[in-house]
Amino acid sequence: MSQRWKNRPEGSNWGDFGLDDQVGRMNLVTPEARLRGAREIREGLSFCLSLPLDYPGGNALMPYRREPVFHYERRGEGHNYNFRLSSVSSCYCDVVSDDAVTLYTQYSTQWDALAHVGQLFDADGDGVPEKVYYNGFRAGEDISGPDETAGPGGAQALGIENLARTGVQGRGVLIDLESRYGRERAIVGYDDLMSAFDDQKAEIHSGDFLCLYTGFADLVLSMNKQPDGDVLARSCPVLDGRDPKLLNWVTDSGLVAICADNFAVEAYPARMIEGESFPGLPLHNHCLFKLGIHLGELWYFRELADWLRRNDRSGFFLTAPPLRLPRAVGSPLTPVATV
Ligand code: UVW
Repeated sequence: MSQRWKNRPEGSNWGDFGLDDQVGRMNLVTPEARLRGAREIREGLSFCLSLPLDYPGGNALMPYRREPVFHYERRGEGHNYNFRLSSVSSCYCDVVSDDAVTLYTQYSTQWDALAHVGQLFDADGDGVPEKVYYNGFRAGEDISGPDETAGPGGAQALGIENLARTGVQGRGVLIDLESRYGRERAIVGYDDLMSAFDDQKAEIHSGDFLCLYTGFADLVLSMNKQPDGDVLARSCPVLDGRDPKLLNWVTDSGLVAICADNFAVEAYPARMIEGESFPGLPLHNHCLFKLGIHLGELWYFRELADWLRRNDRSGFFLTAPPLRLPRAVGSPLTPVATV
């Protein structure tokens, strides 16, 4: 164990869960927190919280992320697909298929790993800012891209496999912003979010997962894999990452993750402010970089939200492990809600 920093960012919790901690606020998912989540299971119904992973379609939402591409290995004269095992032994009557896929880890329903967003920050106190991530893990050493190392690279620290190892189960709380704002673009700050909590009589406890239903994924689905980037950019609510009251509440609430059905949870780009240097993704900065709070994006909540609304509930049991894929900065997933 070694301290990687002399200065920690203001308002951060670096070191509080241990100098080598790589899961941040997931440390607050205690056995009690999971049991509180499990007590939300009263009907035995479950809901899939993922888009089909080939949505949104195309790359209008983010030019650097592309839809899945399948590959098939060759086997014998053809491919290893509808392959007759009789060519192995003439008595075999089996037919088998295998496939492979190139999957961008953040194309569709996803988790952001803590290695996804860092900041230029003077962590070593030499007066010169360097690229660092949660808990002081360093770009170019702990998290290295192909331009920085000839080795295996990727997120040697803070990769998504750390989140996978925690199991990712607990109490989810769904806040229904869609019923308040419809398809209107709304920048939701602390006061708006608290008013949504009050209307729903919803409560969040330390160790809970905050989920935000905005209707964005429903709109994506309705576009049938031909997403209109301009329409999406001006539709549905997003959090106001520039609202200090909202950021303070995220710190104080004890929530362990924020999972939304929209593109980036927060307004992206966030509105400009005065200053020489500041985060363009302030909620990502506050959550991933300062506090070790994972963000989930492009989740799908429609049926769960309808059911919870009809039953006057907000809480549910959430099961949401990412792929245990070493060194990845994000992961597709298929979360499940049980009520
Ligand atoms: C961005 O880069 C905007 O990231 P995310 O997928 O976390 O929204």
